[in-house]
Amino acid sequence: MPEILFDVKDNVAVLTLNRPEKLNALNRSLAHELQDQLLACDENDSVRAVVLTGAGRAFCSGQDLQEFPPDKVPDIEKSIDENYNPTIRLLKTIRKPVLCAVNGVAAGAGANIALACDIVVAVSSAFFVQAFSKIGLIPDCGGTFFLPRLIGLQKASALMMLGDKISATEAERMGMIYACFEEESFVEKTFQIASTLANLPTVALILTRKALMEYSTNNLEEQLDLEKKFQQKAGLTKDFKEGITAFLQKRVPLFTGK
Ligand code: LHQ
Repeated sequence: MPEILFDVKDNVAVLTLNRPEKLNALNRSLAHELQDQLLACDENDSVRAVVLTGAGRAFCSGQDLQEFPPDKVPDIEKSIDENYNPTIRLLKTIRKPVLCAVNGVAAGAGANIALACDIVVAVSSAFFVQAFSKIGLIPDCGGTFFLPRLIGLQKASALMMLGDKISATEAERMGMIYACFEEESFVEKTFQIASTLANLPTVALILTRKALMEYSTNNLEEQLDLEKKFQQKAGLTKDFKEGITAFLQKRVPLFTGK
């Protein structure tokens, strides 16, 4: 069985982590496959939005701990350099919006890969756990970057040190994720959002992500300049032309992502 299932429908690519018996724990091959599939989505013109989800009852339980037997000296730097950091960089540079659909537990690197996506939704039975401190590690995959920005330093500090399990409902309430959906409507609502993303002006969405990435380090002047620069770029797209034309003609715009 492939470790990632790939499907494209109506311009939405769905990447499904597929090691359900290990709660989709990331071993080396799954991590590399994920990078390959994200790159393929980046280059595929028919993909206008990506959904990342998991098979079975989990989204992802983080690093496959069987790859780090306790009797061997671990080369964690190599694992992060090759398996994790490139994935996080890809999630922030891929030219398509990425929606993470957390279908079950998201632990360790699994939780932080979710937080690196543009929008995160979860089924109400899912939970998030910064599992790292329980095995003597620190949060990685950009978790120490994303989580405090989402929920504030105090909550992030506590969740990361204590390793509390946070339900999807609580995650939504504290702003860690965009929305939490009941089991019955999770797939449908996720696809509604993905389909909306796939029909929006893709270049503008990606420039929005890039501008938001700078929000907490730039001062207002710098951010205004960045917005100006990106707005100029967005203004040169066919989609901007279409947006204005459709508005003036009082019709729904048909964006192409160009
Ligand atoms: C697993 C895993 C797993 C292998 C469940 N590995 N088998 C670390 C190191 C190096 C470099 C870079 O970065 C990292 C980052 C990290 O991600 S560190 C954090 C790694 N993840 C964890 O510590 C989480 C470990 N898993 C758990 O705490 C639990 O499994 C959770 C809370 C996710 C789910 O609990 P349950 O629902 O009770 O399921 P379970 O524990 O019974 O797991 C089901 C099976 O999946 C079981 O296998 P088995 O053969 O006994 O049925 C687990 O061993 C396996 N599994 N996570 N990460």
